Amino acid sequence: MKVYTTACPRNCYSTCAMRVEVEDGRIRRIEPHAGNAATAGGVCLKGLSYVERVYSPDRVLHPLRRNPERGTFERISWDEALGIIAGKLTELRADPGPQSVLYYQASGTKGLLNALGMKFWRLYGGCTTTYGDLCWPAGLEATRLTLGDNKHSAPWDIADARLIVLWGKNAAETNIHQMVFIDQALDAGAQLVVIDPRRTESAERAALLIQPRPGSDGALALAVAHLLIKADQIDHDFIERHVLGFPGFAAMVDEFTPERAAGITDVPLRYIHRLAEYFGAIAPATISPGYGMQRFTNSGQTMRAMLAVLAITGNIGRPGAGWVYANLQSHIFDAVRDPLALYPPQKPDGVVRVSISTARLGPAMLETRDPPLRMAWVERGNPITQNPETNTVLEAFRGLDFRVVVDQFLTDTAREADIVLPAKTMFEQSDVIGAYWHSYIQLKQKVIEPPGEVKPESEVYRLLAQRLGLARADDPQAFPVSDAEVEAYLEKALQPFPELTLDRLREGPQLAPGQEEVAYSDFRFPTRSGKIELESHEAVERWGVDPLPLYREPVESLRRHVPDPDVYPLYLLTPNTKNRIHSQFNNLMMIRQLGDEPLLYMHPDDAAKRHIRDGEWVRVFNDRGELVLESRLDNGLKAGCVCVTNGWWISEGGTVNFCSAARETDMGYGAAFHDVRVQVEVVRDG
Ligand SMILES: Nc1nc2c(c(=O)[nH]1)N[C@H]1C(S)=C(S)[C@@H](COP(=O)(O)OP(=O)(O)OC[C@H]3O[C@@H](n4cnc5c(=O)[nH]c(N)nc54)[C@H](O)[C@@H]3O)O[C@H]1N2
Ligand SMILES: Nc1nc2c(c(=O)[nH]1)N[C@H]1C(S)=C(S)[C@@H](COP(=O)(O)OP(=O)(O)OC[C@H]3O[C@@H](n4cnc5c(=O)[nH]c(N)nc54)[C@H](O)[C@@H]3O)O[C@H]1N2
Ligand code: SF4
Ligand SMILES: [Mo]
Repeated sequence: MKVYTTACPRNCYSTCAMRVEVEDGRIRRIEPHAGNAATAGGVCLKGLSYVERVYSPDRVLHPLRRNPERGTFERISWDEALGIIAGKLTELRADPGPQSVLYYQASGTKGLLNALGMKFWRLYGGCTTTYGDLCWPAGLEATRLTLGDNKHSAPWDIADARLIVLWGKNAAETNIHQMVFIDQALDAGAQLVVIDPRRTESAERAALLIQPRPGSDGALALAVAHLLIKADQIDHDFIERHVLGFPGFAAMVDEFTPERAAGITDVPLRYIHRLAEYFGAIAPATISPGYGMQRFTNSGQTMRAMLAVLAITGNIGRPGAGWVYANLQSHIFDAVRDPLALYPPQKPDGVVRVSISTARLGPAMLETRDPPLRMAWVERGNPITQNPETNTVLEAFRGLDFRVVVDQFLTDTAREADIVLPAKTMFEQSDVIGAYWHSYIQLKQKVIEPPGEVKPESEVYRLLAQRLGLARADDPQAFPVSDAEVEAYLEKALQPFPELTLDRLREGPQLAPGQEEVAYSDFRFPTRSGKIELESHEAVERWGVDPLPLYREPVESLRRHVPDPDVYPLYLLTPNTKNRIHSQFNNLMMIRQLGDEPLLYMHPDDAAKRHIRDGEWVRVFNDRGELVLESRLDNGLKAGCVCVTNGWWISEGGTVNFCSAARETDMGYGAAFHDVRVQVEVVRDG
């Protein structure tokens, strides 16, 4: 038996280190690895289910071609698959041009080697790519505009906080290892505040649960700032030294009384006062905002308002204090820290590239002209279930001539493909990965040979490049295939960082060079002014928003008249959930045995108005689409909100994005998934 050190590359805060036991070329067991101090306690159930995932009978193990008449998939050889794809690519490059091919990739797995795909498409002559991101960009951009960078203190620093605010984050499900440090803080006497329209597991030990109307948190933050300034519970010295725009901000929030905020947020006045009292009286304070609360058309500005509460109370750059949103200190290889990387690429490398919005993928695909899109290549993503406005995404995919999907399973997106290519799992090719909560660089090791006829993407691209006769087709630094080539590729990428070698990474996680335990402890803020910017001219120039984080209603707010509040009176929340990562894992017995199903959570008052009982089938709908699922009455959910977790497949009946809108956030080109109103009605006799 051999034991390997590796790390989980899912799009998950934790990015756990783990040990994998391999016997006779098969994975036997997964165990925690204490070398990652952020995840020392162990992996989650999804991590344990990898043993099943790798060997799942549902895994795609060879290329498949769809029989258009029967809609079924037939096994074909690699030779045939690559021949068909290369033929199509040659034809489309000549007419109407390489930009008629969409290269779509999303968050299925982390890793340096993933960047390879773009290398292929550049050599091909360009393609259409996507800009923006489904996940976190409004918050990233708000943070960068305010603090200058996206980094935060080490995960364990929150154990030293005395006030912790989980603001629109459900760490008990989405960042389980953070709860360990939060529990340590609470055991030492800290107070926990949770701000979420749902009463989640994260609120179990909370001293205060505030349930705002979705999308209204900006108003709450401004009222808290108002009260702190009125009570003179602000850090004048810190503001003087480190904050830009305080006088303008103070004048703006002067009008933002708690009464006004109570009207906007639907939060009882005394809760707003209590929250301000906590910030006024308790230090150090950490706000850990979630990604769930920045899925609105006003959320960049909301995040700036929340950050202002920390800035005026001096809760930045000190142990136990700060803004725990995204920690990109381990992103040493890629361009994520460069915010411009999020923006539409402008003809880099002299190769003309077109770029369309990922948040508006469906409509943008349909709108694309000169040339129109004719083919899509999807890798590491499941856009049919995960991108907004499923019906439009489906229409756009079905309107193409040709679709290739590279995946481990026959997902909803793969089912739309003409050719499905089998994808590797994390255990079948080595890669180096960073994280976005802790600062470890980790080696995701190859521990077994790919099963069946699975080939990693790097090999698929090499073979295609060879067929197309592209430059560098045989260059292992462009497309590494053998284990030795992959290692050489990774070693080269690690060269600028002498502390990081593959040998050291094989032993365990390594902290990123220069990582800061307490972020901004030098009080250097790489904004334009060098200060924390409450007033941002860059925000105006780049995003056309107000220079101060003024409160504006999101597009589908009930305080607006469109859509008609009587027709669509309920806010639809579609957060993440414990035992799946988006659309992954629920096809495994280990997860399915828990019995989770797509359910519509609803407050009993909203259900009573519609004569809906617990467990009845309901239709959730708006003008964009509908889904039919079982109801669950939930006293912990704010009345006026309904909730379905995201990630269910169409075949499971719960693809939430049938109802969401293809709409961008106010900054960062994110997706405003939660800016959605629906109606719910009972379905009987059906
Ligand atoms: N187990 C598990 N872990 C995961 C993931 C997963 O799928 N499963 N996904 C990973 C990824 S990619 C992401 S992006 C993160 C996301 O994880 P989180 O950051 O926790 O985000 P969400 O689960 O989307 O939403 C968190 C909470 O925000 C609340 N919320 C929604 N709208 C509002 C609002 O207007 N105001 C306030 N205050 N709260 C609101 C929701 O009710 C929800 O409980 O989790 C990561 N970790
Ligand atoms: N309504 C609503 N929609 C949402 C959200 C929400 O909160 N509400 N959350 C959004 C967020 S935060 C995110 S991050 C996105 C996630 O959206 P996606 O990134 O599209 O999500 P996943 O469901 O994780 O799909 C990833 C796919 O990659 C495959 N995969 C895994 N590893 C590999 C590999 O090595 N190679 C290849 N080729 N494939 C691989 C998996 O099998 C899976 O099918 O969803 C977004 N969608
Ligand atoms: S899914 Fe997240 S918590 Fe689970 S093993 Fe992977 S990184 Fe760890
Ligand atoms: Mo995400």
